[in-house]
Amino acid sequence: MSKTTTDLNPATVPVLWLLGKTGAGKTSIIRALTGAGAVGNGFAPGTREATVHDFPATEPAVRFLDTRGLGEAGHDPAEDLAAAQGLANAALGVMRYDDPVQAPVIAQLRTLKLPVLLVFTGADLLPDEGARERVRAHIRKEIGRDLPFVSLSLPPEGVVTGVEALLDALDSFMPRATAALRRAEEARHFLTLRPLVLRYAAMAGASDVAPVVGAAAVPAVQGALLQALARRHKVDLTPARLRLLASALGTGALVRLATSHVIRQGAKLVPVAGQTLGAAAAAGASFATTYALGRAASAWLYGTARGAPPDQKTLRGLYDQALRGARDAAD
Ligand SMILES: Nc1nc2c(ncn2[C@@H]2O[C@H](COP(=O)(O)OP(=O)(O)OP(=O)(O)O)[C@@H](O)[C@H]2O)c(=O)[nH]1
Ligand SMILES: [Mg+2]
Repeated sequence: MSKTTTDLNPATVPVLWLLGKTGAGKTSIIRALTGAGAVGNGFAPGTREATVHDFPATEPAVRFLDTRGLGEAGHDPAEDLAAAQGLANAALGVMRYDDPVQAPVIAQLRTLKLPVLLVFTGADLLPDEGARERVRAHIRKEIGRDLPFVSLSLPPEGVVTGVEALLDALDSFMPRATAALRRAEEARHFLTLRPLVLRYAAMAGASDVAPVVGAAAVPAVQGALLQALARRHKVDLTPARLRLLASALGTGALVRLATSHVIRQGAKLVPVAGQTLGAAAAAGASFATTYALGRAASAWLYGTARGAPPDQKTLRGLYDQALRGARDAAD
């Protein structure tokens, strides 16, 4: 959701101001963090006026303030900048590694009375770390103080890097906002795993319509699902880790699963269950619980791979939400 600065309410939500020249990558950063926002294409200034972007739109944890590019011909940014400074809680000083003319940004950063994180974009355009450090040293000298920084690659097509480092750095400025952004990042990541989870959920559901396969098949499929997800997240799913996940989730099904040796046989049992796959499978309780387990486990593995597994409340929230979603989808 975007609106002009004129309808800003007094901020109860922390405001993160993106300050940088036109084309520096401000909108690209917001998009990389939230999955939203229109990115300009090259030379024409992309963002026509100062905009705010509440995230998430419904219950915002952070408000991005994206001011019009600094140093843009025919636009005097003084008013925008004064307003932004009054509203913001912290600022990102956005500069492109391949743009040597940063005087307008540096002038702002020199006098800014806000916590500032320097965000250097275009790391892909200047791959040599030595050259990057020379750019940063120059900027440090011009600003006259040593500010924390991160490097990002935000190519319009291709691999985006540095978002994790940006979130780590933001954590110290805006912990609550950062937690919300991390949850969103995980949710986007889950979309890539969702087809896999749905396949396993359908297999588990198949045992509801073909009871011959037996009760053992559901935990086996769920065990195989966990192993498949762990591989995708590059997490070694040791019994100790599985116990942690089970206690975090606290669901009966998973506790049984965690203590059962059947997990190790899961891979063998899956093809048997797979043969009975049918559309009717989606209607069963095993479909829903397996899907919900996959959703929550994925969030847990995502966090575990990054050294910060989500807490119990978050996990159970995800599980319940996924369970409701899966049941509704099956209606
Ligand atoms: N290769 C590469 N391109 C980038 C990077 N960051 C931004 N771009 C490109 O630069 C152009 C401008 O990016 P935007 O995010 O729209 O820049 P902005 O700061 O919002 O610009 P204004 O809205 O005009 O102030 C887009 O085509 C981006 O795809 C980067 O790290 N690497
Ligand atoms: Mg923009």
